[in-house]
Amino acid sequence: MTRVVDLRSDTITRPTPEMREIMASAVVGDDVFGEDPTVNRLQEKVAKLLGKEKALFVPSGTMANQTAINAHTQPGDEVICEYHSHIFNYEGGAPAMLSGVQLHPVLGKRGIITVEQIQEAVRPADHHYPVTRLIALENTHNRGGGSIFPLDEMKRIYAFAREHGYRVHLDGARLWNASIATGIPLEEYARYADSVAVCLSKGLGAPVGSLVAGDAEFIDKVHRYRKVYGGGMRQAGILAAAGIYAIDNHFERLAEDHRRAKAIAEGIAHLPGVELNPKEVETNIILFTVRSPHYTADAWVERMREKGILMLTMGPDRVRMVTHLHITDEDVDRVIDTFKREWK
Ligand code: TLP
Repeated sequence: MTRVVDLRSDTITRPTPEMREIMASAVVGDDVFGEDPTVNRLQEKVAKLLGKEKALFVPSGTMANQTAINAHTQPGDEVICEYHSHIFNYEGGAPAMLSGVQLHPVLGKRGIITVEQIQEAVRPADHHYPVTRLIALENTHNRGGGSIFPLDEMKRIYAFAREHGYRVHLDGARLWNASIATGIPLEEYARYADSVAVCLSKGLGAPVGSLVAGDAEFIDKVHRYRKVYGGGMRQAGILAAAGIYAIDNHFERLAEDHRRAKAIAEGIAHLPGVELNPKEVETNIILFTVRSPHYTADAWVERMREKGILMLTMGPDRVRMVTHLHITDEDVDRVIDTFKREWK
């Protein structure tokens, strides 16, 4: 049987044999008592990488974002975010359900919003309005096609937020990719946000887990919400060990995923009806618009599935492919060849 090339997401990776070995021998304890040495080591490591006082291990990226939003806000507050952001589109309406806040989405270019747009969106101090409390950014931006949020814009937004007493949260599920692509250290990005969420189970290839980082007082609140949401885990060191291994062994190699994503983009962008600018493929996500008279996005994804290549639709005319740990150069060639053969 031919190998399936799974480009649906970088979340689909399975732990490598080396990672499984490390997991099996991890020293563990009860993390709800704060007694799992491997979880503690992971938290310290990530706090240090992000230049924050504390970090807390949580089960998912969604829980990382949602505990952070709750810790920053009061019911009735408003959170400014980007229109295509993960927190607005893919977290089940959690900010309204769990924190009682309202999201105020602003449409960016490939997920990037400017300080001027945020200045327009914040609310005047008047009882008619919700209270603007938090600005949430996403780097890299998933529906923006893995776009990198420019550090300079982050600086401007943070300066504005500081001046007016707003907080900034960074959904850095793929901040690792931004850092490798630009050479800008994680800590430098994190400097311009009060809280940062990072995921271990995307490009880094760990099976489970995310972290929220920030100052000690903030993380204390996040810790409470983690418990309230049912995310307090016991011998979680087995998972944390995979995370530590992933950071030590799979962080630098993200450059390979970026090179392969670029190669796929360059290999298919010239096909008539594939709307894609390979220059905009900055990290591991390829997002293109289907402008073919023969295919809808769904029909194309189905056609490729029949050929053993999996991708996802992101709207009626958008298709996403994501490179990751298990995608090889041969897979890249096969994807390009199949596009050339099947696309019309
Ligand atoms: N993204 C998933 C899907 O939910 C779309 C994917 O396949 O890309 N922030 C960002 C920017 C994300 O892309 C994701 C996951 C999350 C948060 C949530 O992480 P999990 O799935 O661990 O809750």
